[in-house]
Amino acid sequence: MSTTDIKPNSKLDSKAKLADNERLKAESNFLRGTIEADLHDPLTGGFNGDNFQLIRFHGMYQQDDRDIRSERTKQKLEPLHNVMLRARMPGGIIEPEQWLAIDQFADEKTLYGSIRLTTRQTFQFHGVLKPNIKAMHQMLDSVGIDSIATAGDVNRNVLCTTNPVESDLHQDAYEWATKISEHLLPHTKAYAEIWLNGEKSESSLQETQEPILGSTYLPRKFKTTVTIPPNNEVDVHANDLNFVAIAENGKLVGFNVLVGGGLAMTHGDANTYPRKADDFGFIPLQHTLKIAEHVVSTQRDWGNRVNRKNAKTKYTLDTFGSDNFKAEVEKRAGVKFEPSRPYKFTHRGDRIGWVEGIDGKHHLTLFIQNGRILDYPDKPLKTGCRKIAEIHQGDFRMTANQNLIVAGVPVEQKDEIERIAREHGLIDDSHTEQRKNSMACVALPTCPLAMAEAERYLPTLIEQTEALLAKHGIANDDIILRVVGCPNGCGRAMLAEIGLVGKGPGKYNVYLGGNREGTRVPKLYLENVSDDVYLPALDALIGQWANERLDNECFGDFVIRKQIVAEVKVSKTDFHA
Ligand code: SRM
Ligand code: SF4
Repeated sequence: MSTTDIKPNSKLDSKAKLADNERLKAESNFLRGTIEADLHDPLTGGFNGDNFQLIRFHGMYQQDDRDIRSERTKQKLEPLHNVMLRARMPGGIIEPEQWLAIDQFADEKTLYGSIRLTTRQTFQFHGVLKPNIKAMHQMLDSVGIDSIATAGDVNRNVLCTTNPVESDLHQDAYEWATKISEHLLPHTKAYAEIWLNGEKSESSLQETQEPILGSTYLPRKFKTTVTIPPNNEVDVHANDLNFVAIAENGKLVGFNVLVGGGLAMTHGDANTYPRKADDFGFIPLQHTLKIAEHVVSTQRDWGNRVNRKNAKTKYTLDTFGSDNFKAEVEKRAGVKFEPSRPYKFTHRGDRIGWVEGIDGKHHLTLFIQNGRILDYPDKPLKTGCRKIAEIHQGDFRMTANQNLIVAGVPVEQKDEIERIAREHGLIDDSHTEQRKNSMACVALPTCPLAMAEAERYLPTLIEQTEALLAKHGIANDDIILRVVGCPNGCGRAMLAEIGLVGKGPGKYNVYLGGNREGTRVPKLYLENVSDDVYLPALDALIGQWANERLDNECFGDFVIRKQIVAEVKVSKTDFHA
């Protein structure tokens, strides 16, 4: 099949009904809907009809606290509707003044009082009630932050390796992440009009065009990264589009482009699967925005707008063929991909503690369990971060592992920052490598899709895993362990050496066989089991690994070599086999 034979959605049944989200985007007047009217509706704390979905394009999700939902139902009250906000923060860089503003808002105007660092290098507020929503956007705008396109069928927050050591390269990569983010943003003025009291006029409505995203935006969410090997902290294989930095003599010369990664699946639906991204080849720097634009435009036109479960780029590649998709991108962009340049990923973890950059500045990576910054009784993490922000002269960098880097500290200020961090529990020397390499998604009580606990369960699971490692005499070793509350996979369990995926309260599917570098999808080992089944199973496997592993063989490679699980090479055929 040549690319000219392919018509948009030609592989789909032409009579099939488009997903309802297509109707609501088309009728939304470029994402305006009736959101503004809803803000003044006193009858509900939530958003009505299509607005429930449309607010996502403005970076918000309607939620309620699931811990108190049934109690409120008994009292004949509607759920305590509120919104979660996710900021747009390409590369995860935030200035101290911005930090102080979000810290104050979290304290004064959110139900939970926390700042939640996410797996995509930004922060979320949980529990913002309707009367505070507009004020929240205006506060963010006053410090130069917005939440445009951090959710919905658009290109989301663009990730970038937080590499404070090789500062020059990082600066270039970060600038590209920002340029890509800006280039792919929606053009509609809806955000400014609704939240920032921007000017509204008939002509501004008529002038609205979405040259890249199109008037009905993308078929599904779209995720992009810029990464600097050998660090794969951003987990390229979770993303639709990746720019892997290629440097010569320390200078960025271009990118290898990887397309079509994604991790979500649906329990019991073999047409859904986590999938690695395909390598399209190398492009010199000057073609970066064109290629980004036309990977997006091809996905916009070829992606499945009938079945949202098969709408992401990963399925478009498998439906049309990766080579055809690539040829179409080349045709649209007028650029030929060159053969990929060599690079290697070696790790994904953050280097917790101090490192010195080539610019002589110092950088302190703080391990934040689950990314949840809150004042805990024994660890006032939030106060500690605020105190650091009050004196810090550099910036903060949020990592894709939910941690926080205090970056650019002059040597004279190192001791003071370390003292504050230690006093507030932000540095804890007792954390094991296992703890630092474990991650969970939010799940209960705020996530409406959670089937099982994740964030609240992770500390216990880490202790249990630490005990197993100690029992087998390898307490200083670690396994990349990730837990998610449902198969959407927000904590990227589908790139872990051990991934637990929520199936029901206390029940998980256990997947094994990802690797340290994040270049292999794991495979189902145990289905729908609780800890009385999976802990003894992990005990046996960790014991076997301790005794029979090769030099430096990680747990994920070991379970594949021993054929405890089969290797997933091609997700479409192997993942469910
Ligand atoms: Fe996610 C939906 C939280 C990263 C795949 N994700 C959700 C929602 C908004 C639930 C909802 O739709 O109502 C969760 C809100 C929970 C809460 O209370 O905060 C949620 N996702 C998160 C975060 C906060 C998890 C975390 O612990 O950090 C991450 C926010 C990232 C950000 O800042 O943008 C987050 N989500 C991810 C990732 C990991 C990544 O991108 O690196 C994935 C898997 C990668 C991928 O996209 O394939 C991911 N989230 C999903 C999906 C499944 C998408 C799909 O392809 O089907 C959903 C559900 C959906 O979109 O229908 C989802
Ligand atoms: Fe919610 Fe599922 Fe994502 Fe966890 S993986 S945050 S439970 S949608």
